[in-house]
Amino acid sequence: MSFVKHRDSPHSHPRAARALVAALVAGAALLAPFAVAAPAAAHSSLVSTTPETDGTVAALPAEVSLTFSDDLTEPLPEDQQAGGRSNTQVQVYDASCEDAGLLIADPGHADTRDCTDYASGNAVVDGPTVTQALDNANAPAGVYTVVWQVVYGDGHADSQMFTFTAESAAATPSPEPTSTPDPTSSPAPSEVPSAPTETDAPDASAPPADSGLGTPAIIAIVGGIVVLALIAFIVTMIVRARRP
Ligand SMILES: [Cu+2]
Repeated sequence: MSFVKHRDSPHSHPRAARALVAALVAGAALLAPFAVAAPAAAHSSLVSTTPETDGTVAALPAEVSLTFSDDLTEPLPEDQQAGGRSNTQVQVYDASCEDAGLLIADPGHADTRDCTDYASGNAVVDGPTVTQALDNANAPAGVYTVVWQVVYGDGHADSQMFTFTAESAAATPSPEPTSTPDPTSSPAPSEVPSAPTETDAPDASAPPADSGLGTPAIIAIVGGIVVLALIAFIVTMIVRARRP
């Protein structure tokens, strides 16, 4: 009501203030995404698969394995898994399973009820490698889809898939006692389930950010300079406009 400040060019002040606020808001909006996105995750990555991704093998082997760049988190003991479902899983489907590819791309629409999962028993984590034994008896020739889920060392879970081709059907079941519980892939028999070494204590101490000036930081700096230049330009225009 009783502001006395309206002397010279009454409208330039509000307009100038509004322009400045707008510039600041625009600058903040420009920079905000980079500030949030800066600590990009850099967990381990898939190094190799057996069978090789997109490779060809004679027939479906007795196991598949995947090796990552760093040690994986061991699956929880079965009685501690949510809904009895391990967070470390490898499923292997043959070509008759039309929706296998959807399990990653569009899991909600994947119908694998009629599919045969050749996985036999639980996936076993050994350092950076996860191995899944297969029941390959009578497994047909054709393309196989391996759908996997692991938990990286930093606690992040990941699910992906790969395919390989079996040139011919696997041999008919041999009566060999391969199903007896033995450490399939680890040659050291000392690694048989001993006292669980409490890997289940969730490693929440993992630092959330991998520090380091990456591309986002550079973009933020450049963005800041641009915003400062913008503000300087606007202030210059205001000052110029206020001159008679
Ligand atoms: Cu991660």
